[in-house]
Amino acid sequence: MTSTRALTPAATDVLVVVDVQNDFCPGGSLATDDGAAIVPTVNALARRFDNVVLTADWHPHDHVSFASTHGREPFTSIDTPYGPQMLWPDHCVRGTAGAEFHPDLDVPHAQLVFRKGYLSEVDSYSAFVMQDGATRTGLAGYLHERGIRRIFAVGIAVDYCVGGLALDALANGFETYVIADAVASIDAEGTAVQTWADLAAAGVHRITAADLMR
Ligand code: VGL
Ligand code: ZN
Repeated sequence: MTSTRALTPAATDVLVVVDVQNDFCPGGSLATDDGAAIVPTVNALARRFDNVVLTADWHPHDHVSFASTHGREPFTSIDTPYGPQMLWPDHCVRGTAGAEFHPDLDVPHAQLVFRKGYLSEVDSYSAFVMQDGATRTGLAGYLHERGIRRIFAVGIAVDYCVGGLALDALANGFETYVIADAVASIDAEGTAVQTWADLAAAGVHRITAADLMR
C-alpha cells in the first residue's frame, strides 16, 4: 500500500475512469452517495494524464443482472451458469439517459470509450474479463499494444467495477493504483471495506488525488 508517494503521470500510464454514468449518481437508479461528488476530482486528475480511457456500463434491457429480468427483488442473488449473480435495479440500459456520462464529466482528451456488460447472458464488472471469468473484452490487448505499464483507476463503484478492474489489471501485468478520494461505492452490504482489503492483499496501491497533483 502506498499513501504518500508523489507520482508523476508518464506516457506509459493511463487513467481509467470507470462508469461515471448518471444511473450511478444521485438521482440515478443505482445511485452511489458520492458518484457526482467525485467528478471535479476526476476531471482534475484526467488533466494530468495524456492517456485516459472512459468505461461505460452498457446493458441490454433484458440483462441477466436486472432483477426485473427474473421477476425478483433487487439486491438479491440468483445462480447462473457462471455462478451467483447479484440482481440490481435496471441501470445503464444502452441508449438511455441513465447510461450517459455525468454531464459534468469533462475529459475531452479521453482516447477510448470502452463499453462493457453488453451481452444479455453475462455481466461484466471488470472491463477486462466478464463475470464468467473467461470471456475477455480486449482491453488488456489494447493497453499493452499502447505500451501502457501502469493503470490508475477512479470512478464508480469501487466495490464492483473499479475493484474488479484493478484486480484484473494486476493479473494482466499492470502496476495498479486506485485513487481513494476519486471513487464512489455502492456498499449495499458492507462490500467497500472488504474490497479495499482484497485490493491491498493483492498488491494494488491505494493513493489519493493529492499524490498525483503535486
Ligand atoms: C456496477 C453494479 C452493477 C459498477 C455496474 O459500475 O460498479 N455495479 N453494474
Ligand atoms: Zn451493471
